[in-house]
Amino acid sequence: MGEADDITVMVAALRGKFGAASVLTGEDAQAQAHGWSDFGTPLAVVRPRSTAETAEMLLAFTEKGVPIVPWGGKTGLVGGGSATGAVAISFDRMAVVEMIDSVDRIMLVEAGCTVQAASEAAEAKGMFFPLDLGSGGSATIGGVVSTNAGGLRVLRFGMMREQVLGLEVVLADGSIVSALHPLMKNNTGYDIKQLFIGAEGTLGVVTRAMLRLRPALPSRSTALLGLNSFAHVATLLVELERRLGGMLSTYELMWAETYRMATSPPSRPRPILPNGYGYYVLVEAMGGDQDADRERFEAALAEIMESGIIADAVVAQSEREADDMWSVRHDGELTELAPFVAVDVSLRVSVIAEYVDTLRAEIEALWPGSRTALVGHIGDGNIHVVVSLEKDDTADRRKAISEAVMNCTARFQGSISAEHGIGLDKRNYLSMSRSAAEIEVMRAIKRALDPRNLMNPGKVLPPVPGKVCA
Ligand code: LAC
Ligand code: ZN
Repeated sequence: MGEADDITVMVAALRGKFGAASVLTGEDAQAQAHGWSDFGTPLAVVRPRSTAETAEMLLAFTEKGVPIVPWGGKTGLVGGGSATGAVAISFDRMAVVEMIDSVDRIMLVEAGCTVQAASEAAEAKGMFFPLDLGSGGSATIGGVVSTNAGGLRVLRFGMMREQVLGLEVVLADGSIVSALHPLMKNNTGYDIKQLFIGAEGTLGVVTRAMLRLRPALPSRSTALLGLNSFAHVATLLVELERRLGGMLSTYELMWAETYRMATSPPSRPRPILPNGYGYYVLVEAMGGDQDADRERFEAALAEIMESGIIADAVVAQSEREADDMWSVRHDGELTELAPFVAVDVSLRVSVIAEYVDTLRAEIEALWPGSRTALVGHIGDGNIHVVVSLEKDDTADRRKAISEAVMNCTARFQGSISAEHGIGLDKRNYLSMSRSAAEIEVMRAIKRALDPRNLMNPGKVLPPVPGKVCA
């Protein structure tokens, strides 16, 4: 029996057991394979309704040597979900918020629940789930766990890793590791959940997560600031953190060009501060007392302004004004640069100014006339570098530009992926940010949990020449 026949038999068996809707094939499967990057041509898409079903469906394929690729909201940008020659697992039928407890400040969620749905469920109980991503309406909990997603409030609340207390996962051999611990402190040996957070499905498939919640923070103070040098941007970050005593939740930077594009047609947002400053910073502080917090926020900004670090400032006077400021970041588009390639990197704040000058010069020298725009979660040292392409630029050009950005980043001891992961696109560059010894530990873990290389194979780890397995 050939592989295709094998798959047909397995699909029929699964449908017989779990219902016709449990497996999609052919055009129905392909129709699901669209998202923010390439999701390939899956052999089939299975749709479990529970962890037990996930284990059974997964094993049906891995037993026969068929690889598995878990899918979340398909908003990944590095090809981590590409499922050509594999069976994809969709969690669209596992999207329930199972439990919220406001005393223990925890929430138990199935992998397919979107970030937005999880946040709204928490909010309805007076709680707060802090992960804030542009893709939150589609991105799923399983996806953001598997990619250790970041976003716009990492500075205060951490990346996804910091929101996870426990996980349930299915391994390549179909075994279920149910480690849905609800505890903040749990030093009882190796912290197994950490292996699966950010592993992009290469070690196992996340089916449920126990997440940490915070009480809802009713006060939000937001401002948009204009500054004239990167040194001021760096100083302001430290000054605000100091003066706001942990309340600073967002510190987002737009370089002048980015701000101009984000606030002029065809972008929807309009400029809130005039163009002309070198840097625009969106800041937000969250707390428990609107009046007192606002006073402290405004006093901090006024004091810093006296020192000349801030050139111009608008403080939002209403929710609506705050939303308009956020909209510049969320809805501003860089249409003028399209088509473009975007590279996600992180660096120490102290080297960013020099890095950006060097990078711009290198890109200009290699691709004269191309344009570079930058936007950054600067509180986290994270920059998204956006470089314009010509309409007829090939995949090779895209790759060469992205490689140049990563190269420059590595020379400044930065990370070639801050929050978007490695997937397929960056796997060959892993050694720019990780030592040989570190990569060998990763391979040892991979071999231990997935000896036959069936869990999202070919992602994250660079291929070993002449070897089929990781
Ligand atoms: C952002 C995503 C793309 O920062 O990381 O908008
Ligand atoms: Zn980002």
